[in-house]
Amino acid sequence: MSETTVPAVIGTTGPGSIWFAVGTVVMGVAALYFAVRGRRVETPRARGVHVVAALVPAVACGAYLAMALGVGVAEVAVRGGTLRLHWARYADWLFTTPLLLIGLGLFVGAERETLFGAVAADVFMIVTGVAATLSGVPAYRYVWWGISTVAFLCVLYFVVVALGQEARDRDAATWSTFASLRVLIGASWTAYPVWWLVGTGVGLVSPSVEAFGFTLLDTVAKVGFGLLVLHSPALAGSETPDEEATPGTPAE
Ligand code: RET
Repeated sequence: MSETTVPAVIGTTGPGSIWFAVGTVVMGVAALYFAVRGRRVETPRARGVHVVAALVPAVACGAYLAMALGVGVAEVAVRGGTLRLHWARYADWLFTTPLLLIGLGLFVGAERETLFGAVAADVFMIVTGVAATLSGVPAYRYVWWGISTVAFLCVLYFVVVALGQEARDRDAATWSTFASLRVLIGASWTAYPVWWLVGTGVGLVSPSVEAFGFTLLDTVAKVGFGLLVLHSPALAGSETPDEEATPGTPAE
C-alpha cells in the first residue's frame, strides 16, 4: 500500500515524479535560506548577488512543482510519434542559467558587454537544447545537441577565460571565491549535456534515473553557487550591524 500513497498525490506525471517533489522542497528551502540571509545586506554588489542567489532556486522550485503536479510535462506530437517534454525544466534553465551568469558577473564586476554576449549564447544554448529534445529523427537530435554544445563552449569560455581576467584585477578575496566558482560551474554545467546524451539522447538510463541526475546537478549548480558566493570573504561586512537594526538606537 505504501507504493500508492505518494503516486496518488503527485504521480500523474510518470517516471521521475519523486525527484520532482524532492527538487521542489530542496529548492524551496534554499530560496528561503538565501532570501532570509540577504535581508540586511547593504552594498549594491552584495544585494545583487543575494537577489540572484535566492531567485535561482525560487524559479527552480516553481519548475519542479510544475513537473511534480504534471502541468510542467507535455506530450508533444512530433514527426514520427509522440515525445514527452519536461518543458518546465527548460523554462527553468532559460531563466536560471542567465541569472547565474549575471550573478557571477555582478560578483566579479564584469563589463556589461561581455555579460551580454554570454547571456545571448546561453539562451541560444537552451533553445537549441529544446530543439534537440523535440527532434523525432535521432540524427537531428545529435545535430541540435552539437549546435547547443558549441553555444555552451562559448558560455564556458566566458566563465573561465573572460571573467577570469576581470576577477584577477579585483581583490584577493574575490579572486579566491571566483576560482572555486569557476571549478563548480565548469564541472557541473559540463555534466548537463553529457547527462542529456546519456538519458534523452541515447537512452542508456531510464527517465526516472535521468530525472534524479538532473535534480542532483541542479542542486549542485544552483544551491552550490549560492552557498559559495554568499559565504565569500569578499562580501564580508556588507550587512547592517545588529545594533543599527534596532529603531531608536542612538547613532553612537
Ligand atoms: C542541454 C542539451 C543540449 C546540449 C547542451 C545542453 C546544456 C545544458 C546546460 C544546462 C545548465 C543548467 C544549469 C541549471 C542550473 O541552474 C540543453 C542539456 C549543451 C549547460 C546550470
